[in-house]
Amino acid sequence: MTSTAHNVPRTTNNAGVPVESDEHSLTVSADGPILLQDHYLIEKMAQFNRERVPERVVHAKGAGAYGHFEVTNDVSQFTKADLFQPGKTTEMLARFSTVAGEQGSPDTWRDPRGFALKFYTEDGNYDLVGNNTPIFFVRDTIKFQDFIRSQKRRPDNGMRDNDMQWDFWTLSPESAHMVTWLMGDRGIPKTYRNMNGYGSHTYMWVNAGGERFWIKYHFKTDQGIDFLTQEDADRIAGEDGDAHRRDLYDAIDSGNAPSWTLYVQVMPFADAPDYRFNPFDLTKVWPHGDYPLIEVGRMTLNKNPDDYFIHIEQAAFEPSNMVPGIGPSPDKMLLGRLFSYPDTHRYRIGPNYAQLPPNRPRVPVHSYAKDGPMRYEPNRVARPYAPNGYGGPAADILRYGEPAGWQTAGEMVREAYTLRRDDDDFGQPGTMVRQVLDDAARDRLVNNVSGHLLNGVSRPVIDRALQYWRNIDKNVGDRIAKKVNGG
Ligand code: HDE
Repeated sequence: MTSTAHNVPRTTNNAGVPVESDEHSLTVSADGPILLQDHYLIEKMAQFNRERVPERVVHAKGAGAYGHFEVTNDVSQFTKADLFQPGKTTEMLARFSTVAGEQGSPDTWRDPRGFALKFYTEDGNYDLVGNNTPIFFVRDTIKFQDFIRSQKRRPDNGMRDNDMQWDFWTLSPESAHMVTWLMGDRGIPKTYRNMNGYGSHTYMWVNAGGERFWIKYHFKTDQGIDFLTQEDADRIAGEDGDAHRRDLYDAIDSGNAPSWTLYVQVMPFADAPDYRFNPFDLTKVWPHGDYPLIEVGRMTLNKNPDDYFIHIEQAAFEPSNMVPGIGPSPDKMLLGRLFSYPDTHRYRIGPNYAQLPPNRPRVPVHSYAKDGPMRYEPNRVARPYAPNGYGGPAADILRYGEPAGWQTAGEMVREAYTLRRDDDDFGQPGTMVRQVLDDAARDRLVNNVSGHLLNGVSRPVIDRALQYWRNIDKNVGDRIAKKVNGG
């Protein structure tokens, strides 16, 4: 049905019933009181008041697009996962994000960036929910909530606080590697297209013969790494808070589809117990000299969402979505995340979130879940229980093999990881500062850290921070101290 005016659809209410006016409430005479029976007016107001779902508690501001992943190298010796088989192309969804900022915060704040991927594979959805950094601030899930709270707003004055950030970081020395990344050039990518993505954690791959391998994912941008200086980032934050979202959308809209080449590092399963540092510690990278990069394929993003809220705000990425041939590792952070993401989705977008358009698998779902608010998919079984003598779904361990796991034993304890020979908090950040950064990058690091410390950080915390940086690299620490102490 189209309206008589301008050949556009006629306005209806949510029940599809045409409405009489877009502009005038129902009143007694033109100047009289509004009538309670104006249920269309009430529907408009009630719908408006219920438009918000809780934003993500972290990674609230982001941008996303659809695309595909195509395999370019045969890695089937390491994994039987459907999407990584030779010749395979798999549809996917990606969402990039900042971490600490709220939905309306500027894209160019200094922050790690989320790099969340959902692959619609023949064996169900595989979600790889990473960041633009190969490491993280802490190595035990139980500290994550505290870390995030130190980066967000104080309960008393409702404002972010550099003092809080450095108080947490300097009392958590395991944060040193990630903070070095964050305060360096990688802390503000020029655009979402100019940053790498990492799975960060060590994951398990299992091949068709049941052999297990430990792996790390590296998505290298094909657009080249590029960054914003603090000054440029501050300026752009004032000019266009959505600069990165706009850049990604416009690039795809103009046919300039961004792509990333995926590589993996592969550690033989038997190497892990004796490796010189804990290969499951999320604050550490594996030297490429020990485990070189192996090409896997290319991800290309070439389709913008046609409704941001439906496809990106309601997208639900979860590290627990692992398909046959892929599994977790003893990384305490990863194991904690396996619970947290589905939990946050159930809270944020309801128990049937997996039926929403961006989250729906592209293969039939034969789970025994039923009912619940906003249920959309019909229940496929008349008798919703297993075991089931009426043709209900049955698990097939023969086809999918043993769970991707590992042998474990020991007393229940609350302790840090067992220290290995090269396990420390400042070695890898020090190597990064001295061997990876060039002089100009080191200068920018010193300026970024000094500027951040001089913005509201108390003296006792500054003193701890200066020792923290000297522990990373004496020379850089002394340079920061000189700037901060007005030397
Ligand atoms: Fe997250 N993280 N995270 N995170 N994370 C969330 O789930 C969590 C961590 C990452 O675009 C939340 O859907 C815990 C590491 C991304 O929708 C929440 C821990 C890495 C996104 C959550 C971590 C990430 C999230 C909030 C410590 C990189 C956005 C909203 C163990 C490897 C995904 C949500 C999107 C979002 C929990 C640490 C990446 C609260 C418990 C490490 C990219 O569930």
